Amino acid sequence: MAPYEGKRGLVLGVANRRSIAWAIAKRLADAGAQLAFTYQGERIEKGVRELAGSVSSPLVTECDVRSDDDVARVFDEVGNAFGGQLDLLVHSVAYAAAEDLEGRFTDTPRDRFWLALDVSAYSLVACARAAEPLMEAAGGGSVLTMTYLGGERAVPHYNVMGVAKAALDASVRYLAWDLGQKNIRVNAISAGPVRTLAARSIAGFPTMEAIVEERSPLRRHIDADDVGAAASYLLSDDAKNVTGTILYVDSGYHSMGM
Ligand code: 0WE
Repeated sequence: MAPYEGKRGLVLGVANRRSIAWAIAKRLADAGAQLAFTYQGERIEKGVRELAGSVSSPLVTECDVRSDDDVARVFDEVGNAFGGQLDLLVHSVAYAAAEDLEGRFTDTPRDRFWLALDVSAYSLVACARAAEPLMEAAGGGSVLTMTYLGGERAVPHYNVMGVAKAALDASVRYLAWDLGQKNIRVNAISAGPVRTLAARSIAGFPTMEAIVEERSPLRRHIDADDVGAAASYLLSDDAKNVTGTILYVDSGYHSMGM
């Protein structure tokens, strides 16, 4: 089956083949979608171009989501590549300074607090706004972002990223309201810990996986492909009346109290 045949999407947040964004992109591409990609920084450009090439992507371009000019240019290029229309937007972008993901949240300085919220939360608003006319031209669209339980509960060391995810979650709901009248849906997946480039630099990541294996109802950790499968549902017409929501792909961990 190729339920994404004729669908055009933009994917932000691929760093390498282990990225959650790549697992989502691969699913969509295998189901027939045409995908454009953005990457952040020259260090990963070659790798992202290779991955994008493997799914015949028509566009790979750099995007610094902190820059309104860059976001405008990127969506201009996307419009040109896709005949002025866009159906899917995958936002899998987050950043906090490494030193703010250890130690005390209390010590987060002002500039790095706003950096984390800028890259990890406001970027969704900027991208949704830029996508709006292209999705409207397509008769509607679907926007998906990645969140984490640390935005709803205090997860030790997640710190300022938790505050950014709380802002992201609320942004999903307000964007869903605004864009719903144009048949644009906005949702998030809340994934359990997944071993990606972003995760590997985090001390205690294996411990987090072990905790999920011990305490989640399904007693196993999840992988990027589990997220890809959930994404392919939320982005599809099967979810045509699903918006403003968070879908947990975490072996049920979020439902526990102990
Ligand atoms: O959202 C995340 C991590 C996102 C992230 C990761 C990094 C590592 C490298 C954002 N910024 C950076 N900055 C870097 O310099 N997750 C859901 C994974 C994660 O990160 C944690 C977690 C979990 C889970 C950090 C502390 C505690 C738990």
